[in-house]
Amino acid sequence: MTGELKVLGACPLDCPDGCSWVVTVRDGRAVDLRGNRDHPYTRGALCVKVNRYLEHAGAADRIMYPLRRVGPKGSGRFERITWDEALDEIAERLTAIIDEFGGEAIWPYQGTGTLGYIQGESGDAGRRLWNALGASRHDLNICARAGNVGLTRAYGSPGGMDTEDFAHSRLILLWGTNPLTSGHHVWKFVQEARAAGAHIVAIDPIRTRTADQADEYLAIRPGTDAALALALMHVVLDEGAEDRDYLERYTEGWPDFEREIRKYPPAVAAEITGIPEPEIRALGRRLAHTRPAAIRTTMGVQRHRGGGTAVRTIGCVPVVTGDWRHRGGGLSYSTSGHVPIRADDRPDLLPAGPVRTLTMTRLAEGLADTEHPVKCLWVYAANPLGSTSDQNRVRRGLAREDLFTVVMEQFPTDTVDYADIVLPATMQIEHTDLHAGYGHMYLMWNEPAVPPPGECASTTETFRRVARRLGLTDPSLYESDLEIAEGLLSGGHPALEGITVARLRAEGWARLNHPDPFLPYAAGFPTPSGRLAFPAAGEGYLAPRTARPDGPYRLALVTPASHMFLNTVFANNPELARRAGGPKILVSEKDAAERGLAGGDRVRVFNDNGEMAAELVVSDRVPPGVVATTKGNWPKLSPGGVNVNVLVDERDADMGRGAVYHDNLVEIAPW
Ligand SMILES: Nc1nc2c(c(=O)[nH]1)N[C@H]1C(S)=C(S)[C@@H](COP(=O)(O)OP(=O)(O)OC[C@H]3O[C@@H](n4cnc5c(=O)[nH]c(N)nc54)[C@H](O)[C@@H]3O)O[C@H]1N2
Ligand SMILES: Nc1nc2c(c(=O)[nH]1)N[C@H]1C(S)=C(S)[C@@H](COP(=O)(O)OP(=O)(O)OC[C@H]3O[C@@H](n4cnc5c(=O)[nH]c(N)nc54)[C@H](O)[C@@H]3O)O[C@H]1N2
Ligand code: SF4
Ligand SMILES: [Mo]
Repeated sequence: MTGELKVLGACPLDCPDGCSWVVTVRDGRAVDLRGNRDHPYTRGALCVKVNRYLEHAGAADRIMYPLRRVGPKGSGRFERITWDEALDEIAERLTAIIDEFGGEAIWPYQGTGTLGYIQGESGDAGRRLWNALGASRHDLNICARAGNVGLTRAYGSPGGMDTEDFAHSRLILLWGTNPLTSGHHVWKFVQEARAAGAHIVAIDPIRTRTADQADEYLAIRPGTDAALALALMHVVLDEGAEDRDYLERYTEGWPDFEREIRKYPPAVAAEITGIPEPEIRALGRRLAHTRPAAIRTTMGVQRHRGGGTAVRTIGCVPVVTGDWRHRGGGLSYSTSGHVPIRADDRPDLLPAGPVRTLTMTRLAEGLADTEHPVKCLWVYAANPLGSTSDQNRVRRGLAREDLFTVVMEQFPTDTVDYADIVLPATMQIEHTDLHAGYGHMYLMWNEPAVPPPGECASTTETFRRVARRLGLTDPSLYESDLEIAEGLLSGGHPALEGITVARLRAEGWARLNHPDPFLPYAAGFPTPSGRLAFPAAGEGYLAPRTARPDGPYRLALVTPASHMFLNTVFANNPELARRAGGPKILVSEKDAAERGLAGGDRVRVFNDNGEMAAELVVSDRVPPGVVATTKGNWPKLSPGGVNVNVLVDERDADMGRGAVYHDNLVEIAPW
């Protein structure tokens, strides 16, 4: 191909912003990739990470060919093989496993490497094949589940505000979210609001770069957000500012919940949260008298033992104030509940009826099960050795000699090192996909800009090849990517009206046809009764907390998003890794002094699960008792060959078995 053309695509990564991008292809090569100026949410900007996407796609360590392991598990020693050899070995091993142990011995472990509806998580890519084999189901609950369940118990849906409507807010609470790192496109709407006089508050145990930009910052003790929410509602009641009419029309259980709120005046919440009483009272008054008020809470709050309850309780705040009636009022957790696309994963293909579900957040436990063993772990778009809890135990599970592990990957991750067979995966500029953004209201199309390099294949193409080699015959296993896309958009939902594959391919994106202005809960909730159910007494109002410090580990560890990586994606990019500068641990001056530690020291961060090395940063960004680092480093590129998930318990949040990444206790000592 000669000449220059522009190809419309979309960022595939697990980020609320779902950017639309434009790839310039010159003489058959992708030479430029930038944010789509025409897209109302992207507005021409990507981020510090994805600005390097082309560099990443062309990186020297890309996996280009199928590989077979030749060294011991974990050694990362492979030989190149052909696709035919790889498919033969896969077919032979899968058939033997299914014969001896049944299809449920296969764990299709899909991650969030791409959120695509065709190639990735959102469309449950591969599920038809897994159903045809009778494989176990995989519950992809690692990221947002506790909060999703918590909000759904309240609203009947996890869906919230259109984040563009933050521009209309007059008070914005950025509650357990760090958008300037983890999805900055919402910020321009926050700034618009501020230009019109809005007050911006950040509520976070870490004084993040977002908190630096806010008008006010409340340093909350991790895991105590439900208490703060109750106290804010308490002040709203004190001020007589609750929306009685809204409460009567659209909720049930209010009298009991009101009684509960009355038990949490600011003084009580101050004890629990560590936020001074006057600050809670002042914010409560502001909330009582400012309409519309918006809360942006994303996933940080719910990576805790009581995460579901906390998000549910925060979700009650805009109900009590009646903010859901107003444009610019309400709460935003995710917009994915507003995207009416459901993949047809064909449960009728299951050979012997329903199968067990294995839980993403419980990989170590699943691999240790000897009674109903997992014999094949099939990893795609995931890097569990870098991203899941209790890394030492995950590593032991992956090292099992009797486990047949297939990894579909773009890069030689730590997880790849434990694979028996590695299948080379395409990147976004090389395959077709359909996307939504979980922080906005648009669909995006991703047209391939260049052919796959080497022998890389997309997720769908790989599964078509596997199905063919296994002799499976159902036609749905062989649908082309465009046929899959047609199917996804064919649901007949009014929000999809007029949105066709042809239109998306021509225009690159389309806004979902939801009413404008979008006021999802202005007149009731999508619950069976049409009303929001406040938590009932037996369910507990205050989020359950992890037992706190009198044991050997006295520091609460919080491990949020890194500015330079997207989960573990990009951690092998030399420039981004250089800027990230290796594992660091932020510690207050008091805690450092008590342990005789100084800034710049290499320290040992440890608990009963394991230990990691990090550079100590003495910082007033964390209060005494709290220490912080970031997720995403590749273990094998880090000192000691581990990352922070070596410290994280494999333990469930209160709802949906969500992970507890921000809820672990550690100690710190000289290395
Ligand atoms: N640059 C970058 N962007 C990303 C990602 C990345 O790795 N890097 N990851 C992407 C993914 S997968 C996701 S799910 C999102 C996640 O992005 P966010 O939803 O923002 O989640 P986190 O980064 O986990 O945490 C957000 C904030 O919550 C705070 N926090 C932790 N515990 C508590 C608590 O108990 N109470 C309160 N109030 N705050 C708390 C943390 O200190 C952090 O500042 O971002 C996406 N965007
Ligand atoms: N300590 C700590 N750990 C965390 C978190 C935290 O807050 N703290 N956050 C958690 C969260 S929110 C999430 S979402 C999880 C993410 O955990 P995972 O879902 O395991 O995601 P990643 O670690 O980013 O690994 C994704 C892999 O997919 C590959 N990939 C990307 N696109 C494709 C594709 O199209 N095809 C194939 N075959 N592969 C592809 C990438 O190269 C990458 O290696 O991590 C969790 N881990
Ligand atoms: S990671 Fe987020 S902000 Fe960056 S390009 Fe992708 S969608 Fe946009
Ligand atoms: Mo996530």
